Amino acid sequence: MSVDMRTFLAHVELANPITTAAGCAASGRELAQFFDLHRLGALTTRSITMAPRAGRPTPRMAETPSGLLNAVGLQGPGIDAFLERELPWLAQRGIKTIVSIGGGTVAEYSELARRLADAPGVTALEVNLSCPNMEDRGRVFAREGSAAAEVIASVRSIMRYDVPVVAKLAPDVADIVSVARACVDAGADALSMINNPLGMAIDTEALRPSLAAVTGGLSGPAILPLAVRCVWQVHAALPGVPLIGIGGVMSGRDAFQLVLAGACVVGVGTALFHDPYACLRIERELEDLLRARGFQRLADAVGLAHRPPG
Ligand code: ORO
Repeated sequence: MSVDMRTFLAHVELANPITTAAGCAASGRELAQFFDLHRLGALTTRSITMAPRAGRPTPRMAETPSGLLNAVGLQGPGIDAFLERELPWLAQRGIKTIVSIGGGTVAEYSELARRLADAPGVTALEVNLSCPNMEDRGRVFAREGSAAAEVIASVRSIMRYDVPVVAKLAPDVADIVSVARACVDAGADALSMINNPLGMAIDTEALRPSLAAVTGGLSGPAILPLAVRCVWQVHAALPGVPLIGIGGVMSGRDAFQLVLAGACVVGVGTALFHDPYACLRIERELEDLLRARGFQRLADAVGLAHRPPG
């Protein structure tokens, strides 16, 4: 018996719940060497910025127990090159694409939305409000509900209503539920969580921080419990809002935890760095777990762990 793995991100139907996490598969072409991208529920692009960005100085990556630190700094070709080369490649193939955008000001996010509003191939727009590696930590919009809401309201007013706007939130805030609520009140159709919390490692040979940027986003298995906690809290407070659960998903069982906490879509990130097939494996493992527990539809498992005991 096969399980119906279809899911909805707001009104957009996806064939299965697995997507790539932003920044972990560039704009898809590299992954397409390994498998047909139509097998993903959706491809999430890296966060596109207005201008090309060279990113932060190297070293930009450092391994830690159960996790990876990164300070890439939204390296990318900028919106012009994305619209010329990357998005058309995805659109021509009909690959469901969640385009992620990153900016430093409300005006930058608005301009990105304007440029993408009529571009073919944008299935959904993920607004990265939570990059931990901007030069100025004060520009992490997801740290404050009012700042996050200002960006979302502006982007929502520009994008067509058939393109869901997804706000990507940070876990290292005092109250993620209040930021989530502010984004939804400002018009977000869905939320994704979590971006990577800010971490740091020190190289005990060099006697210096391991990353040139000193601090960086911590990803990998270390942050799965943080992601499950955030999805749980936000689903409990805002049960009707579609959630993309991201953070340290290495297996179908990890994805299942996020689904049971309330995610209807699951992002896979760090796992891709050592296994380009991770999304396919995780989707298969998740389906097997659902089948083994008697589920006929993924949708029936979303948020199920919230039911009262007994
Ligand atoms: N790194 C992260 O951990 N999250 C982001 O959103 C962006 C980056 C980066 O580009 O450095």
